[in-house]
This record gives sequence, C-alpha cells and structure tokens, in this order.
Amino acid sequence: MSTPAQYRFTFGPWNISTGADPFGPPARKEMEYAQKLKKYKELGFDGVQFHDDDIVPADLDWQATLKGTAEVKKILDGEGLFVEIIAPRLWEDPRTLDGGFTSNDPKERQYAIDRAKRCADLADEVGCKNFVLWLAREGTYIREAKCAKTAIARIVDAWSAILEHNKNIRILGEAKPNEPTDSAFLPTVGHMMAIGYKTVDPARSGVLIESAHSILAGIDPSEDMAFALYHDKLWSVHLNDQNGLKYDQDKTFGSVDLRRAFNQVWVLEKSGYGKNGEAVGLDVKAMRTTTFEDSLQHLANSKTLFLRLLDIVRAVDEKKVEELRAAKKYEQLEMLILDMLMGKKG
Ligand code: XUL
Ligand code: MN
Repeated sequence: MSTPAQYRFTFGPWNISTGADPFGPPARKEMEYAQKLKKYKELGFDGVQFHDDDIVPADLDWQATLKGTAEVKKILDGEGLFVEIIAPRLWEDPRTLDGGFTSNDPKERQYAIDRAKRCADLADEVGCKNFVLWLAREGTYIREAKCAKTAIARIVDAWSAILEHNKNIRILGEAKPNEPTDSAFLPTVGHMMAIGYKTVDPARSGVLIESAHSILAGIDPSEDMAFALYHDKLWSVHLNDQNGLKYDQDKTFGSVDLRRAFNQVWVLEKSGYGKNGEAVGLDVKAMRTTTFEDSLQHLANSKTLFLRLLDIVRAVDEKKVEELRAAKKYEQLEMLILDMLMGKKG
C-alpha cells in the first residue's frame, strides 16, 4: 500500500517492548536498540519519537551527552530517519515521585525544570523542534495533597521557563486525565490549550493528542482534534485505540472502534494535517501474548488501518454528505458512512 506524500509516520522505540506489565515480568526478550532503529524503514516509517533517555541516559555530563547523542544521530542519518518529537521522561526518577513541576519539594521542582531544559537542548542536537510535555505525575492521589491552583501556576511557570531557555523549540502538551496519578491537573486537550495561552510564548505552545487519552477523558478523539485544529495547535498525534474506561491500553489504531478511528482520519485529512510537516505518530503496544517475532505487527497494522481508512475518507461523496447534512437526514448519512466502512460498493 503506497503512502501519500502528505503523511509521514513515526513511533517511539518504547512501542517495541518486552510485554512486561504491572503484574508480570517481560514476556519476550528486549530487542537491541540499534536493531529497533533499523526496523523503522523496513516497516514503512519515516521518523522517531524520543524521550530524553531514549537517546542517552539522563544523568550523563554534557560532554558525554553530546558524544552519545552524536552516535545516535549518525545511526538516524544512516537510516534516513528524522526525529519528530522529544520528551523529558519526568516520571521515573526518584526525585519525581511526587511529580516534577508540582512536587511539594522545591528541590524536586528545580530538578524537573533543569531536566526539561536539558531535554530542550538535546532537541537541538538531534534537529527536532517539537518538545512534548506529558505531565505524567503532575496530579494527586488524594486531592488534598496539593493546592491545585498553585500547581497550575507552577506548570505555567515551568512551561514558560523551558520556552525562554530554548527559543528553537515549541512545546506540545499531551493531556491525560489519570494514570499514573488518580487525578491530573490538566486532564484534557482543552485544559492543555488554555495553559498554552497563559505561557510566555503562546505561539510556541500547542498540543499532541493521543486517541486513548481523549477516550479516557470521555471525549471522542476526533472532537479534541477538531478543537485543536481550529486553533492551529495540533502539532502531533499519538494514534491508538482504547476499549472503554480502564487503564491506558495503547491498542492498535482502529482495532476497537473503526468508526471512531475513521472520524479521526477524516478530521485530519479534511484539515490538511501533515501539509505543514506534522507527522502521524503512533503510541501503541503489542499484546503481552505476542511473540518476539511478531512484536512489530501492531505498528504495521496501525499504519495499514490508517491508510485504509484514508482511502475511505477520500472516497466519501462530499456532495452527498453536504446534501444529507443540509436536509438533516442523519439516518441516511449514518448508513452511507457505515456502508463505506463495511466495504459496500456503489
Ligand atoms: C503515556 C504516554 C507517553 C507519552 C510520551 O501515557 O502516552 O508515552 O506519549 O511521553
Ligand atoms: Mn502518548
């Protein structure tokens, strides 16, 4: 299946995993890092998404960081891959147990800001301008643990400090309502965008939308996407799927609800997403039962499903849709879409 030039596809190396979960150890062996990077082009992907420590460990001094980063950049250049996003992994270090920017300990807040600034500088080294902030632990397990109003101000200050530190990057907030915290301070795309407008540089503040995170917030991902697209703030996506309100599943795009996936492809395509260099990012996990040999299948399947849905979007008779909308004939419109999704011709 050929890929239209407008769409470039990316994923992060963490999308190739051992299948370990909170209840059990790895279910398959770890793929070597260099081997993971070699798989991208084979699978038909164009770029890589990184956390800071996907490139080099976060505690290296700057000289060693530059050396390690140059080695990774050389592999990427050799493979013909670009770096789409980079994100500071602010949720694994012992100093971020209580959150980073919103920890109740000022030393820990400073650690988070310093690490985020370092990550922005890493972005320069790998030629990437999209800095993603998934605010993993910026929330609470019990609401009384932190003053939420103070916490919001701290997030805005940290976001601004990163933008002021590095003028080359732009920040994409990735909202998620819960997990790992019980309750996140910025649970939805709307919250994230409102915060972007309060920072020191709203023009460099936008969002990355993950399908599963919108679904966890009870919002159809295509609605969130339309909202961000209206504001010209949709700078990346993490397409995947989610079966109801439970833990974050990161299922293959379109595997749970094809119509919901269709609507995401529709809104992206109709808005010209990708024409300004935005990429179609995935954030998907293989099932725990998957073998090592099959552990890339979920990536290939997600891309295939996107392209098949794109074919359907492009085949929809727009004139007919507009006629049905004008006449408010929504029963007929629904059947037209379902017929197309079920492959009915003519
Ligand atoms: C967590 C999540 C992260 C971010 C990147 O749910 O989606 O992988 O996408 O930090
Ligand atoms: Mn994600």
